[in-house]
Amino acid sequence: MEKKINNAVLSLKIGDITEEKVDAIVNAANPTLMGGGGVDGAIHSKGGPQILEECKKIRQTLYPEGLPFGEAVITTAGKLPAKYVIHTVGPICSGKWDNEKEKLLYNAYYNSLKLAKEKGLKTVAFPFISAGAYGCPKDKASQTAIKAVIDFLKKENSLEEVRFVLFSENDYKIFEENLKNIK
Ligand code: AR6
Repeated sequence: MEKKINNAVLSLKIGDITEEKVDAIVNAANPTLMGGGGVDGAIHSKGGPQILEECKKIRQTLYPEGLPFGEAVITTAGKLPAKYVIHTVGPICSGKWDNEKEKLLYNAYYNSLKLAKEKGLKTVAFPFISAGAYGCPKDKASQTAIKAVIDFLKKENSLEEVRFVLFSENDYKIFEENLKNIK
């Protein structure tokens, strides 16, 4: 499914984000930037050690105490078909949801897109941030993801495509339903 927002396309697909040939894929990382499970684990294992090396440099320079929730940084993508990996950290929900978690998740998407724009990138693919190990309620997390991306695309004209790459048919359906309800 896709929707035109300004000059850009917002699209949904089911797939493995490590296989996307876009300018940047976004990683649902944790504040250490040292890798982990889920999509983070897949990106580091398929992308190779280059990505971790660059993350270590970011920790030594920009963020010695770790990447704050809702912020984003960028590295190259090692052996992956994408050109860059944008690392962001969504909130830890553990099944709960409130305004603070919503704001942090919104920021994770929005700041990732801001960084893509600063780098002159045109195509960005997102996973379903905070919907796995971090346990955010999927319906709320999907609505927030869509809102952040649409707000960005309405305001900025730099991107050509933002793609949500969902890892299951169920997650795809959640996004499809929420996107349909947007005028
Ligand atoms: N492609 C696309 N989506 C994927 C892939 C993939 N290859 N693998 C998993 N997903 P999670 P979080 C989906 O847990 O909730 C890590 O340990 C998955 O089905 O990866 O933000 C980090 O280091 C789910 O829908 O990220 C952090 O510690 C979504 O990606 C923590 O997990 C996000 O699940 C972050 O937790």
